[in-house]
Amino acid sequence: MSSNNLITLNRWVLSDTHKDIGFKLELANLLSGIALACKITNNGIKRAGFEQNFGLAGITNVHSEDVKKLDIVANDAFKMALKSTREVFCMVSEEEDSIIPVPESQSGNFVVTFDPLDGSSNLDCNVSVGSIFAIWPKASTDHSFSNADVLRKGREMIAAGYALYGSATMLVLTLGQGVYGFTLDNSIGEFVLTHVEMRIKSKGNIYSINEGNSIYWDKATSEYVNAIKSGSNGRSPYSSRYIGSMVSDVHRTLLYGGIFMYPADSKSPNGKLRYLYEVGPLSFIMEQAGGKSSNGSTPCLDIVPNSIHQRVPVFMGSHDCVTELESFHQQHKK
Ligand code: P6P
Repeated sequence: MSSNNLITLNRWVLSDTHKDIGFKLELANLLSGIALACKITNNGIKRAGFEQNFGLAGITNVHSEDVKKLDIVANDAFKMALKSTREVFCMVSEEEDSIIPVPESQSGNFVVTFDPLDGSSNLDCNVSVGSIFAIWPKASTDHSFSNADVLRKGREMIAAGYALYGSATMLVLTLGQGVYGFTLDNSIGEFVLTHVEMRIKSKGNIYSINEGNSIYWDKATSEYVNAIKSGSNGRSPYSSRYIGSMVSDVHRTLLYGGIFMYPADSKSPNGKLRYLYEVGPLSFIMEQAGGKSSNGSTPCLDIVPNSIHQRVPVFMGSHDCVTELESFHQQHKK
């Protein structure tokens, strides 16, 4: 990309790409905070080997998962960067038990839910990981936040995105008018526009699911996976790709097509992935790119979570693939 049309994240948000988006300045400021948190996280990952920052921090989180040292680096970076924008009313982090308040002197008009470092169990073996975020308008009319500010239907999101710390570091996001990708140019320290109006193919032949859980799957999931593996659904057998890092698996699905699945099963009755800062934001991205995201019967964006760490089943990707999956679930409902 020649320097004469180098479009940075900030310029893109403030440009006339987006029609009738209110609070553009505030959103640009908020997204610059998120971009800063992603740059700090990216730097922490790239330097972990030099700074002995791989491995465990010696504590467990609200999900009883071992916390990695870099989980703390990323979580602290997001909280600091978001508070300093003075645009945030309250936050929800995958790493924190409860809603994170912002001092009234720094309070703003947005709620941000985020997974600061998703897939961190893959860090020590240098597999790509990511950060995920969603931006919502605050609901409260005064400074006292409540669950009503955070337990929101996904369709109330005004923006969502993810950072992928991979062979290149990317920021992929939507403001509700299409999906755009930015690549970190380390020589200038900026996320630069490289992917305009990202769209997912309506069909794909890659399926992504942890087959180690197949003995726990319900009949609908089992029959669907068997159909796409055997070609009995009238199409060529699909290829299997599973990284075990949601941002990586979803990003590949977005670019190449196919379906990513984390179903409910007898071991995880609501699936594993959390709504507010994993399934919700990535569903918004997928729908904005022309894809589909469902819990097997209902669009994920129509779900209202009943707790800040609620887990939901998710099937997302190419529209026709998810529709076919839903037909298997429908057959088993009868
Ligand atoms: P499993 C990572 O821990 C994560 O939350 C997601 O990034 C990923 O999609 C999923 O869990 C992998 O879970 O059970 O297949 O190891």
